Amino acid sequence: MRAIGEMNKKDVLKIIQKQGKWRHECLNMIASENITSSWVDQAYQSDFAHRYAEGVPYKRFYQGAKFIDELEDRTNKLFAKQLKAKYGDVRPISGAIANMAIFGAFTQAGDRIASIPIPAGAHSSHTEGGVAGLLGLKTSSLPFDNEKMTIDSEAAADKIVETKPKMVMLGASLTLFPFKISPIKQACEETGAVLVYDAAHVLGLIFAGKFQQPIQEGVDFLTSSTHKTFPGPQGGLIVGNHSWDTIQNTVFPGILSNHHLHRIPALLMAGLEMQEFGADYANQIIKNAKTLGAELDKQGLNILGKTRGYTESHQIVVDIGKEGGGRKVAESLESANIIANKNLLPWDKLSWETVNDPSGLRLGVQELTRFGMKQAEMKTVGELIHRVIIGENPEKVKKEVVEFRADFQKIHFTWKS
Ligand code: DSN
Repeated sequence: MRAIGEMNKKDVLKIIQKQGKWRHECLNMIASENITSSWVDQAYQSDFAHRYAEGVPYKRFYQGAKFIDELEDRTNKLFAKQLKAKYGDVRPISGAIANMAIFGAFTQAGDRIASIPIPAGAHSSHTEGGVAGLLGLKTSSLPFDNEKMTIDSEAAADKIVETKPKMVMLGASLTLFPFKISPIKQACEETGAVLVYDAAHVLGLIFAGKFQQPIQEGVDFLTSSTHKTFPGPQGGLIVGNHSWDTIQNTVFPGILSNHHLHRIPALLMAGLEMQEFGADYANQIIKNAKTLGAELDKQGLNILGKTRGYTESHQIVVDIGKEGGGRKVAESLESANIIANKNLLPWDKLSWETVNDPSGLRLGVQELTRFGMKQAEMKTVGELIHRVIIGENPEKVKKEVVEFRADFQKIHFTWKS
């Protein structure tokens, strides 16, 4: 006899199955998600999930690490090479932990860091409400150009010289266009600020050479998660060219003990996969995002970055204020099996109220692209989204979404199984 609320083993499995079935009937458009191939999945489930390997490859504190040494060393080197850096560390278990390591290595409580304004897309870990604040850092915002949907780099450089932050953090959860890094780099050199690029959203595009190359453009470090446009297991990484002992000692023992070893071979597998298929995948992602932007614009919606072709990344952002606001629209879309998120826009005033009901909607196409959708399908996706937004019964649209999605179940941009 089970008490109300208790679960047995079958219930747990049933919920997992329901999730898998449901998300395979959805248009998954959260810009920070992706799906892994069967090769990456195979590499993910292994004995490494049960083990520890404190330290760095070939210099561990426990025995039993000879195979993870080999795999982790190769993974570090693969990401360093592909991202044009000397050193790589794939131990951070998430992008936020990678940022924590960077903050921990170069700042102290009371220092100030500068980043993108929160409504313009700063990641929570860059803010006083997130990891930065937890470490006692003060944050200030760099000037943002709402029309161009990117940092105003010249004004940002002036502000850096004037306010002398200890660290400057580029990169955001809302990333449509590359940053103009050179004026910011110059200002950082003048003031001694450490320049960091959080590449989480666009890692797959950078890895494939289809977005800007931050390390080549002069940033000190690139931090990232590994599962957005880059279709790896959930996790994080750091690459850079200097101060590597400091970084490594901050990751362990500073922050982590175990770094969840089973991620590492899966990440290596995804790295090899994207060395082969990443350029085609990234090209298609960008084409798809632009096409979706154009389609929704044609339908009469207000797409940000219109004057610049909507986007150069996997995301588009819609000002949905007039259509009922981000919360209402995102909830209606979910009822139609279209999964996206409400998003603050640069001109939203920051408060709990606006965070819970912002005026924007963020749409990512990286997973739809992985399932083989191209420009023609983006037009259909745009029509389905628009019909929900203008008030058509989501349950009716859902039937069409499920039928449409049934034809896109196979993962592309990977090896044949
Ligand atoms: N907050 C996540 C997003 O961009 O969706 C990233 O961690």
